Amino acid sequence: MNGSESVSSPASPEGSAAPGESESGMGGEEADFRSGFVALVGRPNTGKSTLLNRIIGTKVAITSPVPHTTRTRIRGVLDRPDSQLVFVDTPGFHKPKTALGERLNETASASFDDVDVCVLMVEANSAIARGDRFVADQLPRGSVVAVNKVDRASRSQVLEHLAKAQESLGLPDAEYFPISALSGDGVAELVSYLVGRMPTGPRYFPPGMVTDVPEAFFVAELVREQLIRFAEEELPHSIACRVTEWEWPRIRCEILVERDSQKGIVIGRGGSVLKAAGIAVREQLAPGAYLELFVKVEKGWQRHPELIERLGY
Ligand SMILES: Nc1nc2c(ncn2[C@@H]2O[C@H](COP(=O)(O)OP(=O)(O)OP(=O)(O)O)[C@@H](O)[C@H]2O)c(=O)[nH]1
Ligand SMILES: [Mg+2]
Repeated sequence: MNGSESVSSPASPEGSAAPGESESGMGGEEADFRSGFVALVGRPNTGKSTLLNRIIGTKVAITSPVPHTTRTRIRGVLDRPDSQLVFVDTPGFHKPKTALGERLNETASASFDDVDVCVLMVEANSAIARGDRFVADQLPRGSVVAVNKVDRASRSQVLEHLAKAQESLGLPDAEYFPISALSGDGVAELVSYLVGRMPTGPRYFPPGMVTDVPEAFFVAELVREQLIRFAEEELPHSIACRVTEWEWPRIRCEILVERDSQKGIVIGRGGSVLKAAGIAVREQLAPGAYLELFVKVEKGWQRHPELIERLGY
């Protein structure tokens, strides 16, 4: 396993094992304790974040029907008595048109080498596309294919799709798993297989820690998730959110858009969109949270690498 870059930060606050220092880690693991890192990769919208949330059993990543929802690497920890798997959700691979798009692809490809296994996600309800093959071509040997959204296809369509995927993805040694991240069908089988693929090793994260995403960043993501639901066409890509103040229970979140004309859409008539988004986010926060939302125009932020960096993408 070579996820060393990523392991030291979550482990160190607990004062425990440095990367590679097994056994001494969090809670005296057995000699046959298995652990490792699994990247979820694929085209946008294939269901990577939905699968991450399903496996972890709680929401750690936002999801939406709009492509390019995930902008950062998001890790979710599955901790079990005999194993600990760290799942790494990544932005969907695509042909980039902006600095943000390039950044998303870089984040996704950086995950490939840093994990024990890559899971390529494709959709059962749409034909294998050039974008799927593009990702498949870059994957290390031993990658696995999850054919997601089987709830959207009949059994015979799924079988046909599996055969076609095997033929056209160019991953001759890969194992294939038909799954539904939405309903959970087939997910346990995939996870058991992945546990078997992990080497013996320590717990990288303390038990009970489900993600390394900072809480303020997650709240900003929840706001963005709600706004994506209201926004149409290009607008979802133009929205960025960041929490600028956190004095519990008061949380101030800024919403950036790229053009003046987008500001009104995000605010909504009489503030209706912001209000609805605020209510939906608060329902997901601890009781008592007081969320203040502000909309700002940051012209063309998607095209400025330094702004993208400052937003944490
Ligand atoms: N029917 C069905 N829909 C699914 C399934 N998995 C995901 N979806 C839907 O597919 C859409 C995209 O899901 P996401 O999890 O956001 O996809 P993603 O791959 O993370 O997308 P990006 O972050 O943009 O790369 C959402 O509307 C999900 O509800 C599934 O198993 N079945
Ligand atoms: Mg995603």
